Amino acid sequence: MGSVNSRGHQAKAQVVMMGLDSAGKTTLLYKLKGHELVETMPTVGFNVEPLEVPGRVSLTLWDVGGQTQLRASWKDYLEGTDILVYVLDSTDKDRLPEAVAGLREVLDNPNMASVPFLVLANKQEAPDALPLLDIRDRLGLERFQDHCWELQACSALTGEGLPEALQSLRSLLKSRSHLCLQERSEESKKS
Ligand SMILES: Nc1nc2c(ncn2[C@@H]2O[C@H](COP(=O)(O)OP(=O)(O)OP(=O)(O)O)[C@@H](O)[C@H]2O)c(=O)[nH]1
Ligand SMILES: [Mg+2]
Repeated sequence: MGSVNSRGHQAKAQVVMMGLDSAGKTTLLYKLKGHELVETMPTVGFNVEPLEVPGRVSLTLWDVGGQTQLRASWKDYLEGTDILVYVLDSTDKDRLPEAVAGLREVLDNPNMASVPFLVLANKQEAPDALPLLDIRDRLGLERFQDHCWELQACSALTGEGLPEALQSLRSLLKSRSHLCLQERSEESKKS
């Protein structure tokens, strides 16, 4: 995989989407591509799609299957990753700790040192979805000091939160420099 490349004013980035099975990764992938809602099957292996986003950013989006027996191969997708998108099912309270453990394991991989990540709290339109603030508390993302990160609520069904998710991706791409980590350490000094 390549790396952030802004030659000719066109930034290119490799984005890897991970998360537990049924979090909604494949649904998100095709919603972002503007496809009609498709009924998904659990992904065995991966899907990959190019995605142009406003602001001359061209993404390659990898959607990696999240079933338990597939997670051992997550590490094979990490080399050359510019941004990780980690998708959560906001209605699956019971497996939130398992999802956080999965995120931690991915971020512990040496290929992910200082790679920014975006957590998408998906399925927010569902009546039983955990509110974003609860998810934020349960994730304890402030423990991931070595990375720039953002958390965004969304629904792959309705499309709510997806423009904001793309905006977060763009700003995280910019943060591939050390800037945002500096800002974060200033913040933690203040608090
Ligand atoms: N209510 C609701 N359901 C969703 C949403 N996104 C996905 N789903 C449903 O969740 C189920 C799983 O979606 P997938 O996109 O296949 O999940 P996945 O993360 O790709 O799962 P794996 O491929 O097994 O890793 C499907 O029934 C989707 O219709 C959402 O935003 N809201
Ligand atoms: Mg899938």
